[in-house]
Amino acid sequence: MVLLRGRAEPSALAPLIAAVAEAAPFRFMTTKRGGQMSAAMTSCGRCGWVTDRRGYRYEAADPLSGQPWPAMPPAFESLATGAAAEAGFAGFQPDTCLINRYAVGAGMGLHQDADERDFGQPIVSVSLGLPAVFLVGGPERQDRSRPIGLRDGDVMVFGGPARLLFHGIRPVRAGDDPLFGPFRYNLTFRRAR
Ligand code: MD6
Ligand code: FE
Repeated sequence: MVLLRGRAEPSALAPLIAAVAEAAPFRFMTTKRGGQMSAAMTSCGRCGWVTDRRGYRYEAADPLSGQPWPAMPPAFESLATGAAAEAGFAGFQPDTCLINRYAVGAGMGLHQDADERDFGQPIVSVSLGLPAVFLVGGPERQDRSRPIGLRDGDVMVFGGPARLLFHGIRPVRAGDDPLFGPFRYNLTFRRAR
């Protein structure tokens, strides 16, 4: 894991997130077991991550509209490839960006990102808006986890031996970001296929 503090430019990314969400709105998806995720999600790129009663997968079309996901904005892609290269993953070419939006109190339980084809490819994660505590565990769900504070503009590259570690997000605490208001956004760039 490589943490690049303040590597992203939040004011350049905010309007691009808004444009993606105009075409593919944030929605609360359902897990395999029937629960609702507390973070709202959307995607851009050649495919997008979806979950419903059938499980987790990547789909070429947004199930809400039946249309292809919005294209990945060039500034998203260059941020992801640049950060990956700085972290030692030159040649990373994401085909999707999952966008999570957390209201105050929303979080994400411990999970592994294991729906991608090649775990040799890293995930580049960008934090925007309200701060959050990212929990990094071990290769097994029950391994103890340690907290890492993530702030507006931080970029984390999750690759190599870290790629399949369990991780999660503690419930976001109340606050008001000058640009993003009472929300935290997270962009995760992946090579899914
Ligand atoms: C989040 N991030 O920061 C959730 N997954 O809101 C993730 O679940 C994540 O940051 C894989 C790699 C990096 C991540
Ligand atoms: Fe994850």
